Amino acid sequence: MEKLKEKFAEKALPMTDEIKDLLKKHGDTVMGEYNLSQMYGGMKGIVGMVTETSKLDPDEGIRFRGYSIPELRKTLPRAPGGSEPLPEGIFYLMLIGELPTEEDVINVSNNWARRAIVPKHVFNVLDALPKSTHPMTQFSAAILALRTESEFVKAYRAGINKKDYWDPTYEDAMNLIARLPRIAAYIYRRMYYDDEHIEPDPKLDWAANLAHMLGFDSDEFKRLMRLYMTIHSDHEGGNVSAHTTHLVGSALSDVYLSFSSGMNGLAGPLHGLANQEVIRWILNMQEELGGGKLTKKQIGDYVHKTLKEGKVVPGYGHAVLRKTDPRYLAQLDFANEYIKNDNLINTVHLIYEVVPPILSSIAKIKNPWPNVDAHSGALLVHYGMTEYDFYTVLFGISRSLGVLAQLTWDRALGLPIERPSSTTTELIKKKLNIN
Ligand code: HAX
Repeated sequence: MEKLKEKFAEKALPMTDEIKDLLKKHGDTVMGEYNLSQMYGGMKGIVGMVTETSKLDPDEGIRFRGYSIPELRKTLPRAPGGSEPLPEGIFYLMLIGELPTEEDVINVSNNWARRAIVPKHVFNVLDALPKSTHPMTQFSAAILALRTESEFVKAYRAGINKKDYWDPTYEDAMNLIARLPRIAAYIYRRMYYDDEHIEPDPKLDWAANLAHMLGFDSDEFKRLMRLYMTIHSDHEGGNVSAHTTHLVGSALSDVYLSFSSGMNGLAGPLHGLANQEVIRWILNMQEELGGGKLTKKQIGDYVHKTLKEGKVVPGYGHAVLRKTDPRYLAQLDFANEYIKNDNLINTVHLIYEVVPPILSSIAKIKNPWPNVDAHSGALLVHYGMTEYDFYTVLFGISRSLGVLAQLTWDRALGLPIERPSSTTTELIKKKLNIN
């Protein structure tokens, strides 16, 4: 058995007994309450499941196995001469629950490189779609097409014992993560570079190889991809992409079915698609205002116009966070450190000064601060990736690290099918004695 898998088994399998014991002793403990507003309001604030990989605090932001983004930017291993963490490291941390050594990270990198070959029929499926098909539709379809390779499906057919489900799930998760960069790059080069594809370079780390296959070979873009892939990887269990992956997986649907479903959720404009919507919104604003450098007054007027038209300001607000997203701040920091005098990035920073006071003045908006998507597109445009329809695919590749580490945990812990109950407005009215 490979080292990482062995280590995972050592960590995860004893926890099933620990949890059994916990439930035996404390299973009846009341953990929280919820009210009617939460039932109609997207179940926000109801802690209804367990996710091991990360935890989101409304004021502090995300912590991966207890570590914040600034801490991880300092402590996770980097590529030789690199200045940002390798995403292989955050995956190791989420899967195993311990900070990796440099050797651990190199092993994950090599492991994925060995697994990275995408079968031809996946490219054929992509080629059958019109080139104008949205990249997220192509991404999701390609993941489903890869399902032919599922080790879990084979093992289930062969009658695997439920105690061992985690093993082929681990294999599927590792294989899929390894193959996503090639799939994404194929979609990108097919759509925007007339099908001029670039072969992978197995000597590169996962994020650098993605940059290479996309056609961006500069050290700076590789550095950005390492940061990007690290900070988008997980946001605890309740967000749409993570929860969907977990929910679909709870029916024993394999990694490919589950993750593709998660990606369909990420493709919604209130979730991951917001990263393309931010750039589209800024470009529309610039065009409407005749181009040139925007002033705070112009941005403010455009925000009011957006709100008056009954639209959201993309990149702002969050269902859980109540402060500026540390993922936004990590990108702000990156921009300040490496990029000088970029008009779009300066505009993004100006928007940060203008939008929160306006949204704060609207009582119903709970969080006026920027989220991760408010910044990411401008960095990509800076390095020459201007095709904003593609941005959510990059988010999706990164998200695989968290949700598939968690799906492997779901299987190791033997978590059951998810099946909360629902009710009707009629029954609620009856309970409240309202006619
Ligand atoms: N612009 C305008 N209105 C906003 C808003 C924004 N940025 N953020 C919230 N609101 C509105 C909501 O639409 C809602 O209005 P209605 O009651 O009329 O429906 C009201 O304020 C209350 O919303 P909330 O409780 O503060 O926020 P929600 O938990 O309902 O929604 C969202 C959270 C992130 C979906 C929301 O803030 C939003 O639509 N933001 C813009 C889209 C965006 O950036 N999404 C990415 C979020 C991060 C993420 O998942 N990245 O992948």
